Amino acid sequence: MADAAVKEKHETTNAAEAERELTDGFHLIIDALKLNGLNTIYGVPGIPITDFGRMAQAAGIRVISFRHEQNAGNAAAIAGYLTKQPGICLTVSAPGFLNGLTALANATTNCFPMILISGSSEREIVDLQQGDYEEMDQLAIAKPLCKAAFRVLHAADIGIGLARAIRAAVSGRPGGVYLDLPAKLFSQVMDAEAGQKSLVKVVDAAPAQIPAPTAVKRALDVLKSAKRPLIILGKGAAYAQADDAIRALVEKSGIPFLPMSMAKGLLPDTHPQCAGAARSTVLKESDVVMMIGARLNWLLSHGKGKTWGEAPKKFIQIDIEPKEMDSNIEIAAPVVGDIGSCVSALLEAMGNKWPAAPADWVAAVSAKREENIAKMAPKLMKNSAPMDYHGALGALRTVVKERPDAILINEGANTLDLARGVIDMYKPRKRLDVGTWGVMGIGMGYAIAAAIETGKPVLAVEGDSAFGFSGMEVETICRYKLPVCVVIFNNDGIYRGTDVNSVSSDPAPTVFVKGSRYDKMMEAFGGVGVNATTPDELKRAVDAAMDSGKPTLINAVIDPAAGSESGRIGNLNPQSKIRKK
Ligand code: ADP
Ligand code: TPW
Ligand code: MG
Repeated sequence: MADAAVKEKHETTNAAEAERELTDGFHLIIDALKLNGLNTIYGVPGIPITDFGRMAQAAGIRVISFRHEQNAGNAAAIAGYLTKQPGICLTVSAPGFLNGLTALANATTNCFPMILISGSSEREIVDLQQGDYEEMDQLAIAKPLCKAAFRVLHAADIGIGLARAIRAAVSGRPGGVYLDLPAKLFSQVMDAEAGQKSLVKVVDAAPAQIPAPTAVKRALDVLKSAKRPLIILGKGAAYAQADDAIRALVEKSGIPFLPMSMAKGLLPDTHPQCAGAARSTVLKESDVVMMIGARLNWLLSHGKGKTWGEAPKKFIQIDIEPKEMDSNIEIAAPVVGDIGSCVSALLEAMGNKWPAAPADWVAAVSAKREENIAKMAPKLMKNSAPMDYHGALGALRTVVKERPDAILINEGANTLDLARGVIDMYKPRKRLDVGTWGVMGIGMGYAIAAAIETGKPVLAVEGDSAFGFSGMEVETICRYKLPVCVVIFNNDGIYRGTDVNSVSSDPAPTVFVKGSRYDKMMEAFGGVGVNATTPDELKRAVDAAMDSGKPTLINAVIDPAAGSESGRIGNLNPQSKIRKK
């Protein structure tokens, strides 16, 4: 008996030792992520990554499980924007991968670093198109939609694969990266020590890119020649986290600045040099424009046309991407480098005797801004039921003023355009919205990641249509008990709730069920739901949500006739002039 017991003990020890010396794909991916400080995964489980999610959670990685991959992808993208580390999204093969792909493409378009890691089916079967479970050549499909795409076939290459993905996502102009992991890789076994050695801790993932001194001098020469200078701050400037240097540059120059939507708060919207409320004037009348981390795309009317007026202009552009220069119009002084390094170099070269900005111009911009602010003020005080946009936004503007740490998420058409103008931001990276594509559906993904990554309260201001694209994630918000308050501007539809179909009983394409109660959705999962019909009620409900930190959804009843088609971008909306009666 004794001998048998000893033998059995021996056998277990040997087995345990043998096991200790082996590792597999599952473990190596987890170790590689942790080694690089990537401690949160946003995703949806299923074959072949179910066990991976479980194991990652057991290993101390935070695994946030969503109801749809697009929302998980959006969460990863905005986590990347907020932290400068690639956000990780994990999806299953084919359909899950495709659901995540919209978010990957959107991240790339917005210059947000993220890595979409997707399980995939067996190469041998996929490549012969023999009909595998969820068969799809995912790598080929992802490639044109992201910055870089890689596939790992051997466990020994996991470390290198992840290192390449990290570098591609965050270095230079940030963007989305696809990492394809075929099912077989996860359980591929290898020697544990060799496995450990194969991992790579990425050193200096986004190296500083120092601008050429000649480029800095050229930019300052152009700036000095200006009579009506303007600085435009874009979300690249917010991303760079060079907040102090940017503020110093703006204040030292004394030049009016215009923040793009997500750059609001980089300097407070209430800063005396902020020209947000004089946007059309400064775009039209400026003669030298310094762009910092903003592109001259459709959001700035490509740098030409009516928006920019008759006055001849010279552009200075600071960007990490050399190919961005002259993309739409001639750039007189390109400064290529990372924003932190470029702004510091400019500050240094400006020295101590930099001339004040032309006083008549600064005064003219201030006067215009005060005039516009005064014009808007009475609209924001209206306490009517149903609410119009300005009345409701007036209440939310006060909430954000009183709680400048809160993160504001914003999507919709009128709900987006009017909130952007009305709600002042006070701190950097507190406003997250539809970005470069004007895409609907970022709301709940961004809200969830903002809460997870920053621990701050989140206020999501959503059009009723916009919310619908990611609305099921209110369950996720309740499940993880996140301090997210969703306010739905419920005007019964897209742009307006008043369209009528005159030929059949079907509703018009832009309208929804009248009088819907979105607040009940939140109650269904144990959160707080409120129906608010006046700005006062709305303010009280948001304050209560922010104080309690409880998941809350407020159905804000907005006059269905209050909005306009396409919000503020009706000019891009083609309309037929030939209509059959
Ligand atoms: P917005 O929509 O706010 O106008 P864009 O997304 O159009 O901003 O532009 C952001 C720009 O910032 C991109 O051209 C990108 O290359 C650039 N960018 C992003 N991060 C950095 C950085 N760290 N340094 C320099 N440029 C950056
Ligand atoms: C992925 C087109 C732009 S804005 C919008 C849609 C559908 C919704 C506007 O209605 P909402 O706001 O949110 O109720 P409001 O206040 O004006 O009533 N699909 C995608 N992205 C976009 N941009 C659209 C469709 C669109
Ligand atoms: Mg609406």
